[in-house]
Amino acid sequence: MEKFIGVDYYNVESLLTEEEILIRNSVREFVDKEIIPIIEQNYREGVFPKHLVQKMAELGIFGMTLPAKYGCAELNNVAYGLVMQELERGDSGLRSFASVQSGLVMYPIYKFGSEEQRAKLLPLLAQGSVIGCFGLTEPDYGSNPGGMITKAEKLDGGYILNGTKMWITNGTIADIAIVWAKLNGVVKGFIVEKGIEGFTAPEMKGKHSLRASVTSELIFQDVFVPESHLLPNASGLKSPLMCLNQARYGIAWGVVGSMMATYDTALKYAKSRIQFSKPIAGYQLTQNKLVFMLTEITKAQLLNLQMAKLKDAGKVKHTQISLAKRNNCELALDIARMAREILGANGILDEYPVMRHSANLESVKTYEGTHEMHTLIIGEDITGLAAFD
Ligand code: TGC
Ligand code: FAD
Repeated sequence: MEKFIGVDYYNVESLLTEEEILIRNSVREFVDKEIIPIIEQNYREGVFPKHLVQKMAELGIFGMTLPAKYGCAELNNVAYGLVMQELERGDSGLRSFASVQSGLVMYPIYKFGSEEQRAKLLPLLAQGSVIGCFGLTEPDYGSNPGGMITKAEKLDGGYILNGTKMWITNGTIADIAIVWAKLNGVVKGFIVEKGIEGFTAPEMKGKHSLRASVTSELIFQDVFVPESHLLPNASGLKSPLMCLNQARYGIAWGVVGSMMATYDTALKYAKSRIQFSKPIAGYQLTQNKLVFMLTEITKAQLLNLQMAKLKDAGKVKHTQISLAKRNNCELALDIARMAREILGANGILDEYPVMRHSANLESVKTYEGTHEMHTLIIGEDITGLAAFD
C-alpha cells in the first residue's frame, strides 16, 4: 500500500504543532491501512464498514475536542479538522460517521444535556460502544427545519413523540437518536433509545452517493420518552443549528481531504498516461487543470486553518463556518469532476477513487445546508436582509 504524503504547496505544516502533526499522521496511516484497501468494495456493496468504529474510537476521534473527564481526547479544533481531512481522503462516509457521532450527538449532549446524561453517555459514545444519530430533517422540511412537524406532547413522567425524520446518517445502526421536535411550538431535543416501542429506523436504499454510509428514516408512532431523556438546556431552533456548526466545520476540513485524493490521483495519472507520444501532463490544458486544483486546495487549507484559530479562540461566527463549508464543498466537487476528465475513461472505474468522491460530494454539498442556504446565510450577514423567503 503506497503511503500518502499529503498535499502542502505552501508548507502549511510549518504552522502546525507537533501534537497536531502526530494526530494527523496517526489517522493518515489508519486511512492508508484500513480504509483505502476496503472502501471500493464497501461502496460497491452499499455497506458501512462498521468494524472500523472501534478502531476510530481507539484513535480518540469521537468527541475529540470534549473534556478528558468524559473520556474524550480534549484536543483543539486544528487537530479535529486535520482528522476530518484525513478521514474524508478515505471516504466521505467515514468522515460523516465521525461528524455525526462527534458534532451532532456528543456535542448536543455536552452542550445541552444534564450532568447525568453527560457522565452516562459521553464516555460510551467516545469508545464507540454507543452509536448515535441526529434527527432534524423531515420529508417536507429540509432547508427549513424550523417548519418541522414532529411533535412532543407532555404527559406524566415524560413525553409522547409523533413524526418522521428522513435522511438520517447512522439511523439504522444507532443506539440513541438525538431527535428535535416541537413541544408547544418550541423546538426541543430528546434522547430516544433504539428499541423503544413505536420507534423504527428503516434504512434508505438506492443511493448513488455516500454508499459506504447508513442513511435512514426515523419513524415515531406514540413513542414514550421519559423526562430524563429531554435535553434540559436546549430550546428553540438555535440549539440544533449550533450543533450543525460543529459538523459544518468538520466538513469544510473533510472535503479538502477529498480534494487531495482526487488531485493526487489525477497528477500521478497525467504523468504516466501517454497520448500523441507524450504524457498528458505535458499538455498546457492538462497543466491548467492541475494548477487550478492545487491552487484551490492551498486556499482551502489556509481558510480552514484561520477558521480553526478563530474557533479555538471562541471567536468564530457561524456565518464564517458557512463560508468555508460552501466554498470548499463547491470546489471539492469541481476538482473531483476535473480529475475524472484527466483520467478519461479510466476515471469511471472504481479502480480509481475520483468518481466515488464526486458522487459522495453531491451529498456533502447538499447536507449540512445546501450551497444556496449558505449563500443566503452569508448574504443576510453582510446585507442585514434575509432572503430565504
Ligand atoms: P432563524 O430565525 O434564522 O434562526 C433561528 C435562531 O437561530 C439562530 N441561528 C443560529 N445560531 C447558531 N448557529 C447557526 N448556524 C444559526 N443559524 C441561525 C438565529 O440567530 C436565531 O436566533 P434567535 O436568538 O433569534 O432565536 O431560523 P430560520 O428558520 O430562518 O432558519 C435559518 C436557516 C435557513 C439558516 C437554517 O434553518 C438552516 O441552517 N437551514 C439549513 C438546514 C441544515 O443545514 N440542515 C442540516 C441537517 S443535519 C445534516 O445534514 C447532517 S449530514 C451528516 C453529516 O454532517 O455528516
Ligand atoms: P430542499 O430543502 O428541498 O432544497 C431543494 C433545493 O431547493 C436545494 O437546491 C436548495 O438549496 C433549494 N432551496 C431551498 N430553499 C431555498 C431558498 N429559500 N432559496 C433558494 N433555494 C432554496 N439531515 C439530518 O437531520 N440528519 C442527518 O444525519 C442527515 N444526513 C444526511 C445524509 C445524506 C446522505 C443526505 C443526502 C442528507 C442528509 N440530511 C440529514 C438531510 C440534509 O440536511 C438535507 O437534505 C438538506 O438540508 C437539504 O434539504 P432537502 O434535501 O429537503 O432539500
